[in-house]
Amino acid sequence: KDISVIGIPFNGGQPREGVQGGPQKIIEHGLLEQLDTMGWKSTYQPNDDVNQLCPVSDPVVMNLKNPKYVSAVTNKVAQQVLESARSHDKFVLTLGGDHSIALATVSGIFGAYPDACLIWVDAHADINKPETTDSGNIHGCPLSFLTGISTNHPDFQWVKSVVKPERLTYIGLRDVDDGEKEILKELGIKAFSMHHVDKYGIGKVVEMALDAVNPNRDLPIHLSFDVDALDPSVAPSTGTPVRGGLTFREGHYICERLHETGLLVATDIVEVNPALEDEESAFRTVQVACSLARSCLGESLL
Ligand code: DIR
Ligand code: MN
Ligand code: MN
Ligand code: MN
Repeated sequence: KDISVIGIPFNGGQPREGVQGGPQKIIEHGLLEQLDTMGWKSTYQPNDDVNQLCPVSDPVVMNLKNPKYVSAVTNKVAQQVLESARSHDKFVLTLGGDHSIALATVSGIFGAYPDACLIWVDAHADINKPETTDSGNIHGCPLSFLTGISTNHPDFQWVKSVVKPERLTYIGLRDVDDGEKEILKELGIKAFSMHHVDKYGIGKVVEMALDAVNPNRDLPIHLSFDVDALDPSVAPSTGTPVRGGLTFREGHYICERLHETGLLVATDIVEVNPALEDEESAFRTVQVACSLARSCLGESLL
């Protein structure tokens, strides 16, 4: 059991400082030792130098903020993720950083596993196009590039449309922009909001999500887990909290069930911002990031 853990201490996809400190806090909390105890042999790539790619001047282009910085970092890390995933003999765990880093993780993982499916656990849909984003924050846009519905931004020409709409599903949505709702409808993406979690329960929702993107349970799975999918009482230290989220157990159940399929090859844990809220909140958020990761890697309750 080998695992490549990749830190991506990056905050250029959104305006709040501190999310770049997520990976270090998660590692200091003892994640690698915890994985070691579970029998995982890990290598850790901290990428502490990504801020050096910050250009002197990075004006807004087609509504997007910091396009050159986001592009440079995610392009570089995409190669690294691809390298780690290429041989199919290692699990890849990436620690954010804001969710713009999915440009790197999904590009790398789908480069190595072209037939993979993507399960996006988030309060937000992160599929704005440069034309639809209100905020200009690229962490709200990665899926529009990765699904190929936005192809004309000069800084993101390197991003290939690797994710077919029928291979993408969501769990936990509750703050989706109007433009994004139209995109989801147009592309026919099967999305499970908190309404569905309430209606069917998390067990049924995860099976419905798998039925949507992995009907024969034979495709590799990439899980991208934004901790703001969790209720703010569970993960308070994150940049865009939205009330009414997943409980502690619902979040962990998703990870446990995906591990149980035997098909999970990569997980991102993103948007942990230890600089937000008080120290206890930051601790709780880092702690839950670690336990979600362990659930993905087979920690069992019995
Ligand atoms: C909003 C918020 N849809 C945007 N997105 C967030 O800025 O595009 N994503 N917070 O995580
Ligand atoms: Mn997100
Ligand atoms: Mn989010
Ligand atoms: Mn929002």
